[in-house]
Amino acid sequence: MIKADSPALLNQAEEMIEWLSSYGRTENNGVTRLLYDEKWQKAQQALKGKMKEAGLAPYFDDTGNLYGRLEGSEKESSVILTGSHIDTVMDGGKYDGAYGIIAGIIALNFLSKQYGQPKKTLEVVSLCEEEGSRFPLTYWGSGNITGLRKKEDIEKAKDTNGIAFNDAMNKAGFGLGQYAETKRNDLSCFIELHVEQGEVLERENKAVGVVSHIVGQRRYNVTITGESNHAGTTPMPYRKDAVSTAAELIHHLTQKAKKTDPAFVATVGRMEVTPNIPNVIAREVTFSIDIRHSEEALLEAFSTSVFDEFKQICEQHQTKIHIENWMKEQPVKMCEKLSAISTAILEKENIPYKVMTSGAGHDSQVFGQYLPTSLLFVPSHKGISHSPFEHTEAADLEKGILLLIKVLHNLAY
Ligand code: HGY
Ligand code: MN
Ligand code: MN
Repeated sequence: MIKADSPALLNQAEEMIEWLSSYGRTENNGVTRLLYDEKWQKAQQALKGKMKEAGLAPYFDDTGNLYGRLEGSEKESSVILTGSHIDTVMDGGKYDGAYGIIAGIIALNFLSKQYGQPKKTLEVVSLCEEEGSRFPLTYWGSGNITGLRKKEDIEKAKDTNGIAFNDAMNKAGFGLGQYAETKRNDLSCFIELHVEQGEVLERENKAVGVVSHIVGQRRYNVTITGESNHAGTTPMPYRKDAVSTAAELIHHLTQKAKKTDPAFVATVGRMEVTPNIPNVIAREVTFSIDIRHSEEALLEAFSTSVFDEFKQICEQHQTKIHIENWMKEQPVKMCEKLSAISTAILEKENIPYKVMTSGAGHDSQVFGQYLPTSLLFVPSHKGISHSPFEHTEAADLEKGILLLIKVLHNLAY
């Protein structure tokens, strides 16, 4: 039985979350750390120091993933990996991704202090990118480790300032062959601890979420092209107005999503208007679409029909449409055997938990396609996430870490 009730564990978690959030803190107390940017680099270097302090052997791979290794006595054994992503959305919260990394460092440090060397090697990873916040591509870290992502996927990718992906990667020192090979074939399983980013656990007073499935998701950029013209002298029937077309399409999308299925979600989160001037009818609008559901067939049917309907609406407005699908991830089932280790521990200790689906994408969605993977949640206050108001109580952080410690102890000792 692990007596991991040392008060230090509680303080370590909350104070380390605060410490890490200082790398990229925004003026309204959010966090912005974008792949390979300066704050990202400083955060990875700071985590490298923290891993060393925790008694782990830190090392980078050539993509910029940072590992902390606790060597097992059975040298040829495969590696048990835990961790999450270091990048954030713009002005995001301090727990999304960061919590899984901090939890892994604390857990491995605790295990080696309390139980000495494990039989199986344990590693915690700070994955370089998951969100797709800087470049139009997600899961660059876990995708390179598993082989889902390849160098050719980023050849043409640029950020919104026109900086090429490859240049940003090389400038940060990666992609130059200076570090360990990224692709790994020595992993036995992946366990990710993450904040729920929803409010189910808090509403139902559950301490832990054991995720059974992660929803599938697709992301698009839709560009509508009309004609810019004078706002005062162009009669309404003569206009080819990209903004009014886009407004009708977005209304149509959200109405259709509401009618499709209570668990179906569709989001337009980003929009650019050209020339974006009050007295000029817009020539072009580009907006993002993010759709999610646990059934691939439903995502396929929805996207096929909604884009057909989009084309008809554009014809009525005499505007043109271009649709670019830049992200498509299948729904992924988590490993029942791994999840059962968590539920057995939670039941034994009478800790209220819920088996649930994840509406958010995670690196577990990638690892889960290649190796046994378990995703565990702790509550998010009011379900707020991707926001400076993201918050999880220290006691909830600790419960998640205690569970992680026990699961890793079960697997590695
Ligand atoms: O958008 C998501 O689902 C995740 O937070 N990247
Ligand atoms: Mn996120
Ligand atoms: Mn995340």
